[in-house]
Amino acid sequence: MIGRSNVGKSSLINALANRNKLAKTSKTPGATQLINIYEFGDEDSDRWLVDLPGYGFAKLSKNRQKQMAAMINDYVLEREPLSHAVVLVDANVGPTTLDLQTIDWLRDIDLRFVVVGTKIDKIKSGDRSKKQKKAAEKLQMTSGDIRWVSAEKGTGIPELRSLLANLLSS
Ligand SMILES: Nc1nc2c(ncn2[C@@H]2O[C@H](COP(=O)(O)OP(=O)(O)OP(=O)(O)O)[C@@H](O)[C@H]2O)c(=O)[nH]1
Ligand SMILES: [Mg+2]
Repeated sequence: MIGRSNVGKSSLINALANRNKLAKTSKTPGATQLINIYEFGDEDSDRWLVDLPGYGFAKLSKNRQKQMAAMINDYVLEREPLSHAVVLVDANVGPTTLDLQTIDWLRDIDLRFVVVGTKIDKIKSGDRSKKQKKAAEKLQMTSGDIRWVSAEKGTGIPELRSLLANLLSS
């Protein structure tokens, strides 16, 4: 799970696991400052979801920000069994410059990725499809390429869970 701080990475892990407090979440960005690894599926399935710290959290010292960015980059670059990145983008805020940079970087290093649009419950249902289309355009994708979810309401979670199970078994 990769994405800017507060986008909902830890909440998504909890929703996928159907547990409230597995991964620590917080209203204040910077909740996750370590790489936390969760088993996905049955015990001994040998498939893992990795909750990375968020990038771009300006309230951390410059030094700490650099340290965390290096930790994320090193993990993604050096973790050989890593099969996919799940890139989280806040559906309500839309893709930020940092989100676009992350996706460009993943393309550069040739790591496969899935884009998840988070917090769709925050968008009024009447505005949803227009906002989704606009966000997708910014990412040079179509709205259908993006998995739209709400960790809070559970929208799109079963579908994403199946998709990840498929990706992790291929
Ligand atoms: N409305 C709404 N809020 C959400 C949703 N997912 C997460 N949030 C809220 O967004 C805030 C940040 O969520 P986290 O899951 O801690 O975000 P994170 O990406 O892990 O943040 P860092 O660990 O700081 O990188 C919390 O207050 C969550 O309750 C969602 O689907 N809907
Ligand atoms: Mg987190």
